[in-house]
Amino acid sequence: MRGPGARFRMTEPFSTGGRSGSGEQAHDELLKAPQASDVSCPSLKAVIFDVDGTLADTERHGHRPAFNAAFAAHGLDISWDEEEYGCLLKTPGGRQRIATDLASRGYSAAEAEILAAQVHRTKTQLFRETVIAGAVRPRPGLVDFVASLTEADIRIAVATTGRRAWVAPLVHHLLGEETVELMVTGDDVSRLKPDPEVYVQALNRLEVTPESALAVEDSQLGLQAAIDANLATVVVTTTYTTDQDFAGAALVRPGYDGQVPLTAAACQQVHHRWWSASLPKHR
Ligand code: XBP
Ligand code: MG
Repeated sequence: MRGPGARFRMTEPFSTGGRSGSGEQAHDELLKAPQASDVSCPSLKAVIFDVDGTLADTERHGHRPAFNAAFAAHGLDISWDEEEYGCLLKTPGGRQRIATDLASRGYSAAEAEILAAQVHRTKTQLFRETVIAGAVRPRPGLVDFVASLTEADIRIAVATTGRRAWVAPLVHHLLGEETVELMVTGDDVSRLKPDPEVYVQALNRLEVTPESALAVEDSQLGLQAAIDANLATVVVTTTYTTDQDFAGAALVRPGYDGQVPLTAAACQQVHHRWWSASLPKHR
């Protein structure tokens, strides 16, 4: 089952530049009260956040310099510039990203795998130190948005490709020790996004159905994982992802803040509309 739902791509102050044909919708309409006939729609019980790009804009000025420092520490003459790194993001997972790049430079597959594992261990340690030093900031509006979810008794989890060694301190630094109930990381799954495993595991461990949850993602790869886990998904784009194809998202915005910040109430409306449109088709 895949929820085709009601899709919205917000125009200013919400949009990333007005991709046509993706179901733009007036904000007023989003905030209409649910209709009596919709009472069978499940309520929103949990929001599952991606981490990189979603909780914080980590890739360009966080992970990329850590990868480059790790290459240098291993005596490798490799330095990824911002544009090159944007292309490399098509490969999910830091270790796999390094291995892909090494293979493209002539290393055999076996050599690339071994060296990538070593370099990635160093990169993980370096990025963890960056996180612990408090150098990574939350995306604007994130903290208020998460506070509105907590206020509305909506549970919060994260589902990421990233490694637990830096994910856990980052989540605690950005949102406090108590806010996030569950973290499923790249260490916990055998298949990374766009495979849905990380979301399926989060749903199972939260003991909620996909119909009672909502994903928040920043990238097409992440959206694909969430869709394949049957989740209605809000996309908050970054400068690396703004031109990607977000067909299948329930809502696409350039961020949490703006003239009309994202709130728990808006998510409840988006989620309700998504499942109102989807559930009758599956009965
Ligand atoms: C993004 C990723 C990660 C990070 C680097 O994950 O693909 O690989 O770029 O982190 P998400 P690691 O958007 O799912 O949070 O080096 O720990 O893999
Ligand atoms: Mg991401």
